[in-house]
Amino acid sequence: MANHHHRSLLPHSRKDQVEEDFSNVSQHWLVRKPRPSFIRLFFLLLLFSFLLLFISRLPVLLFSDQPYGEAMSPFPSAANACSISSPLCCDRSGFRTDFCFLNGDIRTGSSSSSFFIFSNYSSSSSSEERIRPYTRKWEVPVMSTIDELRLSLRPANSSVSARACDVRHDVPAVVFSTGGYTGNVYHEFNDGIIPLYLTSRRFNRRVIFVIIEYHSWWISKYSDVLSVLSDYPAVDFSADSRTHCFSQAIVGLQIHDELAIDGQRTENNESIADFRRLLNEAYRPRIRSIPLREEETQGKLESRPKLVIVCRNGSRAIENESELAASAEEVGFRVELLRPHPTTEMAKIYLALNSSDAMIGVHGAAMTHLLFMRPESVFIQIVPLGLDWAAAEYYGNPAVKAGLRYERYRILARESSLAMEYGKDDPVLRNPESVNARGWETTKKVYLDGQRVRLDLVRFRKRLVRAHRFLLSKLSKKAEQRRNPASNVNDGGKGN
Ligand SMILES: *[C@@H]1O[C@H](CO)[C@@H](O)[C@H](O)[C@H]1NC(C)=O
Ligand SMILES: *[C@@H]1O[C@H](CO)[C@@H](O)[C@H](O)[C@H]1NC(C)=O
Ligand SMILES: *[C@@H]1O[C@H](CO)[C@@H](O)[C@H](O)[C@H]1NC(C)=O
Ligand SMILES: *[C@@H]1O[C@H](CO)[C@@H](O)[C@H](O)[C@H]1NC(C)=O
Ligand SMILES: *[C@@H]1O[C@H](CO)[C@@H](O)[C@H](O)[C@H]1NC(C)=O
Ligand SMILES: CC(=O)N[C@H]1CO[C@H](CO)[C@@H](O)[C@@H]1O
Repeated sequence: MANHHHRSLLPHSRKDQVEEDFSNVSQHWLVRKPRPSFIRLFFLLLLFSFLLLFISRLPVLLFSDQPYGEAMSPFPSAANACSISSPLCCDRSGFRTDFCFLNGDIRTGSSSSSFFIFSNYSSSSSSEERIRPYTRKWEVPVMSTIDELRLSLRPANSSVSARACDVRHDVPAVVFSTGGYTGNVYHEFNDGIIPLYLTSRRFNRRVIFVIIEYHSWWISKYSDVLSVLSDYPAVDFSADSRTHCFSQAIVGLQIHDELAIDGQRTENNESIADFRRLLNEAYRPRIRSIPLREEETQGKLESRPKLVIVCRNGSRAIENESELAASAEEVGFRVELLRPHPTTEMAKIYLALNSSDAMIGVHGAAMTHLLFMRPESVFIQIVPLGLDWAAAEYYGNPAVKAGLRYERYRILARESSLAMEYGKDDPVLRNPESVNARGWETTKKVYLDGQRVRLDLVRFRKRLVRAHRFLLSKLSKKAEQRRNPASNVNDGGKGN
């Protein structure tokens, strides 16, 4: 979301959007300077390629806490012209992603970043396609860090002279990248895990993931989820020089919207709730093996609703989080502080949130864990100054789609650490929109990286009380239903 201030100018035509996207953080000075001299251009390119190298190599992003990419509204994908059985066919109609179907005698050639398809094809088929299998097609700079794959269609009779298969698979391949913004949990779910689910669940685990920009830490971080999507070990495409042979492959992933699934674009009208069921299945075995701490065992027996406060250090931390926790206890919550590290095991975060009734946190990538909350739970996102748009786009709207009771808490200027740094009439406090209009770098520096929150607990407490009341009435309705299943006509089939 490198350019999220642009969104306040929406709606844009698609062309405008693409042009704006070129003027992205790392590139805007490249594009806007009119005709730089050759030497300057050379230096800029050198710097730029260095930057790309840097981005593609480093797990720096691992420690980031904010979506990096730009967002955009989903453009409805044109009717898919590819037949699932065509030897090589790419759907490039989507704004967020391209993907290709391969059928026939498929062989990998990792040294040339190739997939060869030997097939009796009609001359109308294109004989070579190129694709970067990553779901941020509209963001040129990040896409250029993704390896480009060549998909070459060859006549079937030429396969005799091709490299023989070293490994023959009788299940299809799904090919994608774990590069780009992988390392930021928002992007890991939005650009990776949800699209992987959308693309591969149809194979019912009988599928092999072939990965470019492969990271073994990613494989271990998501091993629980991967194990319910595929029964086979993943292939590290670039490091594996063997010729793998398949009879079917999909290169690239499908994607719908920010942290969301659009039922109309799935075969069975699926929703994010189905994805959540998959997470539940994925984490159950691991969670069963985690010994419950004493307070958690007690928690199961108690009637107070559980609140998880997702904490941050540094920028966007809640300075008085211990007072917040005390206030929430007083209102009647059982409070757990969750401070996710990049290395915190996902199953433990799932355990904490799946067993909670409410979550509070300041806008940031950790809010992605709203996906772990049970439907009808409460999610209060604390929105620091200047971040209204990002908060709604990345987490507010997805939370509503996930069936959570979402509330945003926009802090007042006096609840921001910026109030101590700027005069009370400064535009930074009075008019964040005008500051955001200066560009993403400014937004990032001032509002994302330079701001902490000190909640006015008199003001915030009202939200806590309201959430608590809502949850109690929900819990008592549930208890009532359990006592007297007949009282709810809609629940007839499930009562037991
Ligand atoms: C291509 O066609 C020939 C002759 O019709 C057939 O023998 C061969 O199996 C076909 N190959 C493939 C890969 O379909
Ligand atoms: C393969 O078949 C095509 C036509 O179908 C023919 O032009 C070509 O010579 C054949 N190549 C070989 C190696 O047999
Ligand atoms: C699809 O599912 C949604 C709820 O997830 C429901 O409201 C809608 O009616 C369903 N549509 C169809 C065509 O089944
Ligand atoms: C998540 O919570 C639900 C409802 O309390 C429970 O049935 C389910 O087993 C939990 N999932 C895991 C993985 O523990
Ligand atoms: C945050 O700060 C606490 C206390 O200063 C420290 O123990 C913890 O390791 C820090 N966590 C992160 C993620 O930096
Ligand atoms: C207004 C308020 O409650 N401020 C407190 C927030 O938390 C910090 C540290 O936890 C305290 O020092 C403040 O007094």
